[in-house]
Amino acid sequence: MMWKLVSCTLCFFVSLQLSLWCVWATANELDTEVKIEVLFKPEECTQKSKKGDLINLHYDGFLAKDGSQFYCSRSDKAGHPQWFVLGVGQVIKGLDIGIMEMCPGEKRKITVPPALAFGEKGKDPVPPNATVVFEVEVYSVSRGPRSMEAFRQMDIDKDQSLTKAEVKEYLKLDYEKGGKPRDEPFYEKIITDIFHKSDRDRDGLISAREYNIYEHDEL
Ligand SMILES: [Ca+2]
Ligand SMILES: [Ca+2]
Repeated sequence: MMWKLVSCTLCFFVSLQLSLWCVWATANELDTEVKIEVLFKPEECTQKSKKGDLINLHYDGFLAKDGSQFYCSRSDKAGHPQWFVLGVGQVIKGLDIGIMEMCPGEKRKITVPPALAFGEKGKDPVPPNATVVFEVEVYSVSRGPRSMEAFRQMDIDKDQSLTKAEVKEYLKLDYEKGGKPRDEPFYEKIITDIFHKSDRDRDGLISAREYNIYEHDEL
């Protein structure tokens, strides 16, 4: 716990410099809406985030009542930015809502009421019925490996399942197309995350059924 506090303090000061929001919003605990404040918006926006996109971001979480920090992605997991698919329940509901329509480079402060965060029970170290505030910085927005069209493109040997190599090939092409080729560890990290979240039966392959799980909560 202690190391986390120390590293998060560093992160906290970085956040302070980036955006002067040391004065905490006193959020209405009964509010059921996600409050979004745009702290920084790049002039050029290549792609706005939407449901199903693969998002790469840093986010820090604070308790609204006293501003104490409970999560810091800059220090957790060796400081790697986090990856997740937007809008499909991989993060708390309030973040799925609050991160919609963000541009790469954009920063937001997102205030989430307990009902859309950790609820009546809370989740250690977040106490019960807590309104939480996230400071989010999005690094990249890419089309998630989500549509069945993308699945067919990725499934090079057409055996209705995806190997790590197949997913990697697809991501590589996608990044190269965007003029931003990355190094091997970068792809390894994303692939690990994707398989961790999608390969439910842990056989090292993403079947069409496992992949299509994203479609289930489509409105
Ligand atoms: Ca395949
Ligand atoms: Ca599988």
